[in-house]
Amino acid sequence: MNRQPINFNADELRALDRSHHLHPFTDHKSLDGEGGTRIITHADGVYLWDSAGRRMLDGMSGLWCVNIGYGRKELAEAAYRQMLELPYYNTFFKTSHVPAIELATKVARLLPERFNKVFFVNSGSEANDTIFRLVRHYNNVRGKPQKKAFIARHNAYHGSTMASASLGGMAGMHAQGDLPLAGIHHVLQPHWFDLGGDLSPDEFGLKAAKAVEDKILELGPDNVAAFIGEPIQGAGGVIIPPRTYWPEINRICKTYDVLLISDEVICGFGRTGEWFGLDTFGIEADIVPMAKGLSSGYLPIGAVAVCDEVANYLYEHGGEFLHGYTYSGHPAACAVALENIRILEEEGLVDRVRRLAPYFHEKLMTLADHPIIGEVRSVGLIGACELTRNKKTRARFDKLGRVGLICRDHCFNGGLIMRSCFDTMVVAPPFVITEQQIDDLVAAARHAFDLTYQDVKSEIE
Ligand code: PXG
Repeated sequence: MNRQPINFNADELRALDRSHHLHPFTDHKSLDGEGGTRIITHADGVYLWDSAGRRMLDGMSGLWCVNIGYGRKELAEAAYRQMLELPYYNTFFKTSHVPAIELATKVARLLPERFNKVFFVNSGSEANDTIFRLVRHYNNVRGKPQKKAFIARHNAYHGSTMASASLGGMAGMHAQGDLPLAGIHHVLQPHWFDLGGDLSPDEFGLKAAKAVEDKILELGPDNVAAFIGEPIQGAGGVIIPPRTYWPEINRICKTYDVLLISDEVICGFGRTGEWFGLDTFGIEADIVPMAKGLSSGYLPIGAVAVCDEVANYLYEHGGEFLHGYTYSGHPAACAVALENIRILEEEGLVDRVRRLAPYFHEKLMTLADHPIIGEVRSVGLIGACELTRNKKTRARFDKLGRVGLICRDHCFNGGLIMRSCFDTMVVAPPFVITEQQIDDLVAAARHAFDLTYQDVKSEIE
């Protein structure tokens, strides 16, 4: 993309950023030293540019969301047209508008048949907060007020609001804000690399599923409302459960009348090579939160799809659900999401993910022989490389996350954006990535791993 250099003083901007901008998930002290923030100025396709004019391959699709890639004029035009036509109106009080109606219909049709109702929100966090209330309300209405507990997994990520951070299993987040809220219980995550020990992945998958059943039995099935899980844990480090896990979770949730929530905020809209992660793993979900890929991040929007059984019961008996956001079903965001889905469909981008998946996997696997890489895994266009100091025992480096950050910086400096989740290096590139760009991504990752190896060589066993 040819662009004139942007006329500003990056150092001045960085100073203003430091003075006035409170960033999410940032220790602001880390911005005081050399460098400060990296100011991103523009983007096209799979590439981002910073204020120094450096181009970077965005291996993370922004924050797991810009699935159709950057620079799609059609989405900007959809927002522009909609803002001229009807920039805002709410969907409360028996009003509606065309983009919200069309998008609800479209999302329902993309999901399995038992999903016909969609509630709009502005983010994944709001989606999960909505579900937390909706499920409690549902069980109150159906005369089971004691059936309230939620079971979630350690190291899950479901958002940053009070309920969604509580559903998440990030200990550091819980410590800030005195979470989790009462009634939310965390169990073993299906993370074979760290927790599988001597078990085979399949055996470990059953063990992790059994932890859910054990928790249900401990609390009493009459007290457990729902289980929530990401098909693949994203922020936790692209944790792909062993294939034994989800079928067993389906069985357990059915047995104990526990609602199954498949958090599709990252997996939804094609990331795994099917429209939803639940399609890839055969998850028999009852409620589906989504966000990110719904609009490829061009405007904020999320949604909650509710299966017929729950939605119909609430229709008959629930009355008014006293819940909603000013921007639930924002017309411009809905119009952008519709255009995003049109592009996904017409350009066959979900099929493209499925087609590229074996190539992506094979190329990533070439990194498995690296002396600091203990495991490489991927599904669709989402993958991870585990940093380890001992390839045999899968031992972690001291101070979990330290080496991941070293590696992330080497990636950045080499023009590749890869995220470190503790000591797991993860990638989730835009669906429009080419085979050549996958080669570039893997070459840049190998280079970063080489440099990281040099830095921590003395710790390798
Ligand atoms: N569920 C899942 C599975 C997510 O990944 C959320 C819910 C919350 O969505 P919102 O739109 O409220 O952010 C997410 C978000 C990271 C990172 O560092 C991941 C997310 C958000 C911020 C950082 O990997 N995922």
